[in-house]
Amino acid sequence: MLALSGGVGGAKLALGLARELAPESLAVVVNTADDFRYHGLTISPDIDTLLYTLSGRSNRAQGWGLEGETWLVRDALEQLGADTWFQLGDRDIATHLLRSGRLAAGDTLSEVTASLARAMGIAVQVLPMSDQSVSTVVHSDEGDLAFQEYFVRRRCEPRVTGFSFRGQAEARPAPALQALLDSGQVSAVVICPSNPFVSVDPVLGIPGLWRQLAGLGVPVIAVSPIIGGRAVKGPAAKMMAELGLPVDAAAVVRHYSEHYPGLVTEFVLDTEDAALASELEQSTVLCNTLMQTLDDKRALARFVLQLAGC
Ligand code: GDP
Ligand code: FO1
Ligand code: CA
Repeated sequence: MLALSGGVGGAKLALGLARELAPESLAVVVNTADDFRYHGLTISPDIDTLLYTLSGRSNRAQGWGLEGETWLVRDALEQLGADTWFQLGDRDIATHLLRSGRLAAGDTLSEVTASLARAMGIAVQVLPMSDQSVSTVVHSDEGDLAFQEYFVRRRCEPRVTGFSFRGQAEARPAPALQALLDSGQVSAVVICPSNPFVSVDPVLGIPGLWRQLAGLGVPVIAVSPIIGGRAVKGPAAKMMAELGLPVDAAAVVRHYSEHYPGLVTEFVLDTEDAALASELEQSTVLCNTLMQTLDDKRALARFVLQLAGC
């Protein structure tokens, strides 16, 4: 099973899948277009969310970073008059130091991510979407903003008019991802309930990638991140409204169908959205998709696996 993921929403389903499958049967491909440099460090927020979630150490209330974090470095930076709008916890900094040092020494993001995962006791494959740098640019009523400037510094307040992904046209799928695509071993693909515009589009828009996925001829299942017209967390619903889309799961289905025609074979909507299924011509199935507990995550994972015939 190949899972495509952003951060929080994707990591929840990835954790459920990791508990239901043998480790060699799951690879998680993670968005890296949120990545940026801050105080000289390379931060990969969605990869870190995956690593911390799969190793059972994520700060779930906060939605990013590690549980039981301390903030001595941030406080010291503040005393030095440095920027602290993006908060790096003391233990989290170890991840960024290691990643940045190894990238500077010439290792690839795939190599660094694999060794971080190993060190954290994660047995499933965690793959960046690409080893080339791709950066989300948010087009807004206040001009173009770098993704973290929009998301964290400006708390998603500017009205968005669109997104572009700098470097995407030159990016290639990460080598381990390409190897999986070439192997004939991928039995199914799941597009996790991640933000379609800033988590999934950066991945699927890597040249050639979505057509290769479609060409595998295996089930491709997309789980809606919108339940009952609301995002569970984050700005997806606000973005849809600002982009002039209806704020519901049907618009997510249409987004994927229009941008990647023929890719998704089955859409999973929440049971709360049963009424939307009848207005769609695409094939939809209903399930409880709200993942609050580990049991919820495992149940949705089992549903997806059964749907995929795994
Ligand atoms: P980010 O990179 O941290 O923003 O995380 P993702 O892009 O992976 O996921 C964000 C999306 O996950 C949001 O649009 C949420 O609505 C969705 N999400 C979060 N938790 C859940 C859940 O339990 N169920 C469903 N269906 N969607 C969820
Ligand atoms: N999100 C915040 O809202 N505030 C922060 O200070 C913050 C720090 C941070 C540090 C490391 C990391 O890996 C992620 C961090 N995030 C923070 C999360 C974050 O960048 C966003 O949630 C995502 O990029 C959207 O997926
Ligand atoms: Ca993200």
